[in-house]
Order: sequence, then C-alpha cells, then structure tokens
Amino acid sequence: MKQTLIPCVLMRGGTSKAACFLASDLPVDHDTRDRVLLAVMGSPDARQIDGIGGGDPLTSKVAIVSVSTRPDADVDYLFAQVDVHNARVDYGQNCGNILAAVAPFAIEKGLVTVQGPVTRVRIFMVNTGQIAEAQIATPDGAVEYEGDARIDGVPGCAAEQILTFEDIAGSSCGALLPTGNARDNFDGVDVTCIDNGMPVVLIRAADLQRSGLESREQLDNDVTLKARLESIRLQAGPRMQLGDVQQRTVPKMTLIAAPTQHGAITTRTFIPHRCHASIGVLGAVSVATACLIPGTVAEGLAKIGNERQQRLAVEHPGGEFSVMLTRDAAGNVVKSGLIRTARLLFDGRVAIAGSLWGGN
Ligand code: NQM
Repeated sequence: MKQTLIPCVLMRGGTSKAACFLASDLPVDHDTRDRVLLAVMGSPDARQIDGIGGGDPLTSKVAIVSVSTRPDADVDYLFAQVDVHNARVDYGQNCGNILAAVAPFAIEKGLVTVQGPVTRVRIFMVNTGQIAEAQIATPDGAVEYEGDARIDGVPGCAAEQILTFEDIAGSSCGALLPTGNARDNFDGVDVTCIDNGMPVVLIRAADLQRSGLESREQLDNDVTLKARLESIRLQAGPRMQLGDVQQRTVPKMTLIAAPTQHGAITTRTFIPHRCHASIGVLGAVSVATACLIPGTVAEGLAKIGNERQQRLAVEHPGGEFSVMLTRDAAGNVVKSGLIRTARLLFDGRVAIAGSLWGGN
C-alpha cells in the first residue's frame, strides 16, 4: 500500500522543535489525528526511529495552525505533545517555545500577510484559551530568519522575535495560585503551586538535599529524587485543579536555588519526568512570577527589584532565560514579554503508513 504524504513544515521554535501542520491537512477525527501524529513522530519508541521525533520530549512536538475566526486573533494554534514512550498525545499543556514557530509558519503558509518590515501576529492558544502576540521581522515581504539575537540552548544567532502575553494567569488551573496559597506542603516539603501560563510546582532544591546546580544528566539519573518529585506532583495536581495528573505532562516540577550567574533565580525543571535542557517559555514566566510574590518558596532565594517593570533572568542548565514582567499598582503581574528565535528547518511532506490514514 502507498504511504500517505502530509504537508509538513519542521520548525525550531526557541529551544524546541516541532512538526507544524495546517489543521486542514490533518484528519478531522481526533482519534485518527492522534494515531497520525504518533506515526509522524515514531512513538512509542525511545529513539522514535520510525518517525521524525528526536527521542526527547523537546523534539516530539506538534503545532496545528489555522486561520482564526476570533476577532482578537489572526491564527489559532493548537499544541500537541507527542509522548515518546507511550502511545499518547497530550493537549493539556501549552508550549511557548513552539509558539515562536507559529507566526513564521503562518506567514510561510499564507495564513497571515506581511504588514511591513515588522509583522504582528495575534495568536489564539487553543490549549489554554489565551492570546499571545508575536512580532517578527518581515523585510522584503518575507520572514527574516537571520539576525543577531542569541538565546541560550541554541547555537549561533537568528532574527529576534518578541512574544508578549497578557492575562495568562490561571491558564490551565483557573487561578494564579490555584491552591489559594503562596505555599503548600506535600510529603513534608514546602512548595509553591503557580500557573502564569504554565502550571508549575516550585521546590527549593535544598529541601530535597540537592544543590539545584546539578546537570541534566545527573538529575535524569537521580531515581530517588524523581520518585520524591512524582509523589509531590501527584498530590499537587488535584489541588491545582488539574485532576489526576498521572497521565498528564503538567504540572512541571521546578527545583530552585539562589542565582549563581547574576540572574534572579537558578532552576532545574522536570517536564515532568525528564529534566529540561533549559526551561520552557511559559514555565519560565510562571517561575519568574513566583519570584515576585511574597510568601512563595522563592522568597529569600530570588534576587529581585522593586520596579513595576523588571527583567528577571531565570538561570537553567543551559544558561539563562530573561523574562520582562510588568506589575500593576497592586503588585500583580499583568504582562510578560520575552525574546525567542525560530527557524524554518524543512518544508515538505511527511510520510505515514497508508493503512493508518488515506489523507484528505
Ligand atoms: O513552558 C517544555 C519547551 C517546553 C514548553 C515543557 C514551553 C513552555 O521548552 O511554554 O516552552 O515544559 O514541556 O518547549
């Protein structure tokens, strides 16, 4: 039987990589769509050898994009996390790194027209029901990928893209502090449960007898630590209004420590079972926000200022991630902004078994 060829663009978005599809090129039926996405990535398989995933959660991602029918958005972006090890596709989280791939993809595919040297694209993030704005360089009527912006976790330089978010508090949990507290205690360990774009549980690394400066490899091999984190995660999930999170990729678990590179805080994030090579975009926004809230486990560790608008550098295993946060007069974080880069890697058609789906 012939293979089915599906139009697909492979993009790097920030420090992650995704297969980007037009919604109209994928099956309408959701179960069939999930089977197709698993086949595209080659899941389940540790190496994803029979697909285009890279055997890592950060490269086993999908963006599904369409023109938005909403007056406040240009495009709709549905993010899918394709599990590497299980036949599971998760739509229960957003991804801010892959968000950086959406505006370039939408322009490449003609969903959005170039507005001048800079194009602003309003993106409705379907997973959490919120809006982001991407500002990208489009001189000469096309996306400019080359530039001099550098982000930790990606070699070389590329064109700068500015992403801004408003009103992302409680994106998945319904409230910024979903348990109603700045601090909770599970298994005798103090934690902060927060959702400013991504549900995250912050824990002081020292409270788990770790430094928070360990490498990704060290932490991935630390079975004792991972078991403790998972026990806390399973208890925090329902308290964060996420229900039973055993099969979910949220909340993320972030170990924190005092900064060592002149930033605001040091982090090691589990997403939720593998240690992140750096930190997720919205994960970083949530962590930075926690640094500005009195009473969280970050208090006393984080180096912050008093300004209404401030830049917080979240240190991670690959360097740092800077987030600009704006607070209102009452001290609530109302806006966040950050810089990402993205690059078109491959534009073509991805092949799956014809017996799985015959195409549109
Ligand atoms: O937090 C990884 C990534 C992400 C998500 C993860 C992300 C975000 O680095 O918005 O970007 O947390 O699973 O791509």
